[in-house]
Amino acid sequence: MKPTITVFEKSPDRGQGLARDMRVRWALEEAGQPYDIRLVSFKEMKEPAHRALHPFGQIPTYEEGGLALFETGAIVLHIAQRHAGLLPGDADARARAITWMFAALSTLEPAIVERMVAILAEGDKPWSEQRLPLVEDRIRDRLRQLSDRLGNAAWLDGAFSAGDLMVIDVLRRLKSSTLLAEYPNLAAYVARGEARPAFRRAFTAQLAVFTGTAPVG
Ligand code: GTB
Repeated sequence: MKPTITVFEKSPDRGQGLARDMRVRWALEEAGQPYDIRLVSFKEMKEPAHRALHPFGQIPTYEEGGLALFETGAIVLHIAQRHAGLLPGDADARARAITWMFAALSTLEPAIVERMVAILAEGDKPWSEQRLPLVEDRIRDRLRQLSDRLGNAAWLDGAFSAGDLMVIDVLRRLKSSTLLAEYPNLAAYVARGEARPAFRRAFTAQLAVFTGTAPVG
């Protein structure tokens, strides 16, 4: 059954593909699975109908028959477990790919989100100028560690997996800063992910919502 995901009616990123529906769209494209979208406004996200799907009133959600999921980690894992293309067949390699998904969400993403909070929500505070370099140094620590692990490899653990998808999507949030460029192998890694045909299709689809040309299911 074709799943439906919810996405911002008007994404604050103006079509840059930085909202979290991007990783779900990308996973569905890698898996070759068609999907529908339902647009939700910020107001609708907080109303009971949407909160029944997402207790925290956010996007994206994922509905497939009687199944409703929230949290992009769970959604991408669900897609990856049910379709070929995102997780290796070997059980140990599969477990390692899932480990990278968790690393993206629990170890990399919080530091990167913290930077957005420091800029967007706290930028006008008198202490903001002192805090931002500390936040950015914590990101540098993580990027250096990740860069060391990736080395000259194309992907983190053999073939491209849902682990790479999640790590790359998280790192994309840094593209507007100079941080990623400080680690050329990570910048190249992100560019490699973004060059994948499935990523391009997902990006085009999310951009179509912003330009008002997306087919809505
Ligand atoms: N842990 C959850 C997951 O992974 O699914 C987090 C979901 C989440 O934060 N969703 C955001 C949301 O619904 C959209 S992506 N926010 C509305 C709210 O909480 O009220 C976050 C986001 C927003 C804006 C930009 N941007 O403009 O660049 C990027 C990312």
